[in-house]
Amino acid sequence: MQPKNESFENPSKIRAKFSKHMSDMYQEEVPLYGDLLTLVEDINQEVLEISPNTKAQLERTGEIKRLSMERHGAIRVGTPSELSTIRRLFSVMGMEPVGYYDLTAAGVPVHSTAFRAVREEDLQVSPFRVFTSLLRLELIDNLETRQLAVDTLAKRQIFTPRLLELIKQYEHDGGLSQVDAETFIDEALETFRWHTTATVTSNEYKKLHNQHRLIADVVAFKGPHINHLTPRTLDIDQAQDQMPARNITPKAVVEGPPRRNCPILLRQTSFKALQEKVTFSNQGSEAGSHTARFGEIEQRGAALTPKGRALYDELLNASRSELKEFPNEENAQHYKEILVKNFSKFPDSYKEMNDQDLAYFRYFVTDKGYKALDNTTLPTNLKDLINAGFIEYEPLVYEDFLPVSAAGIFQSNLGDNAQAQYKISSNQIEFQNFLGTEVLDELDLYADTQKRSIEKCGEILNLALCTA
Ligand code: OOG
Ligand code: NI
Repeated sequence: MQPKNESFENPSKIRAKFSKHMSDMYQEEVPLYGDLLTLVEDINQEVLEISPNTKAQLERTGEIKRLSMERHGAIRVGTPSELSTIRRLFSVMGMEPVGYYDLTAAGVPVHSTAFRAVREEDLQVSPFRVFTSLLRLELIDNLETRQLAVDTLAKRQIFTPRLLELIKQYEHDGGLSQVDAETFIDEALETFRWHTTATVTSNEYKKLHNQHRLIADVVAFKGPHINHLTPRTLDIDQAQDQMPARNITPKAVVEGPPRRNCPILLRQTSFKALQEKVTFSNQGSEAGSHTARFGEIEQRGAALTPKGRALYDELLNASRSELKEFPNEENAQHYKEILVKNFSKFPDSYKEMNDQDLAYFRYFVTDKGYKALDNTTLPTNLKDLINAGFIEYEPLVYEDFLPVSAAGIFQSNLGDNAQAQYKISSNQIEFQNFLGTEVLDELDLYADTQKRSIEKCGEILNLALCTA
């Protein structure tokens, strides 16, 4: 998004700077996360050395410079008003809510969205996104504990006064000056900082924790501390395998699809959340502990069409059913084999994925296409243009999240005894009311990007392109 006034700082630049500051803060707070970053950098370096194709592709797209930038983080807020102010805060950085994720089905009492840039050129500057979950207090079945949560949350203010002023100023003026943007970044960081002192007594913490570990994490602290950050790795399986040698304990399995030649959607893994010292409000120097924060890595592939996504869901569900239990350390290898077997039904070439309408693509005119402009009669059909080499395509990267994977990430950091059963269903309408706006549909965004790229080819080649 270009600010209306040239003297305003570009929101994408604010986002890029903010994510860098957030990363520095988090490495200081969680040193093991710094170790994970080093591991990822080492592996990325190795991949670039042994795979000139990957390197050339990253150089072509300019991504090589941003390889070590974090791709996402996650927070959990407690009240509707916190959620709506968070939306306004992220808006200053050009991030909009995309998608609705209901995690109650997986036993996690939250629903979520992802704040991210939506336009390609802005994603290029900084793809940083924040998976943001709202606790569903109505799922606390013990009424006394529910009231405790409501009262505790009502007492806290997770935004500094200066930050609130700057958000209002941004909304009023349509931008922030560079100096104000710097202040905004410093003030916004405060919201996501870790606090070692809880706002509740040890007894209250226990009550919240007994309902669900996540409830204690959201309610018992001064603010929605960032609970993980996630850099991009060029080889997630290697990273998973090499974690133990660096004294990093990985979760049992990599979430998402299996390893493929043509990666699809999103693969993720993390190290297990750390047990950290905290002090409760009734304690002096005697400390308790809390387990919530971890480090994660991700590898992204092609965004899938509804048809491709349905096939993905079908194959993933089949794999989970076949495993018969949640993936864990003991069955991890077996799960991997099941995934590979089932996903052999998902075509593993971009040509097949394109022909069968399984993924979204960006189309572009080739050199041959440009050369043909003056003296060749071109076919008018996209497929024919592709077959004749006048147009080529590359997959659009999946920029969003996967509910089953997200649940797996939550679960591995909450302990196995935390798998609650909730009868309540998803409630996107209520979530949007709290948010103060509708969430964008991620599939529309990919379809629009694909359509724009086809139209652009049409303009260049002077054709009214039909895709049939
Ligand atoms: C968010 C978990 C979801 C992901 O990468 O799928 C997530 C959380 O633990 O708060 O970040
Ligand atoms: Ni994550």
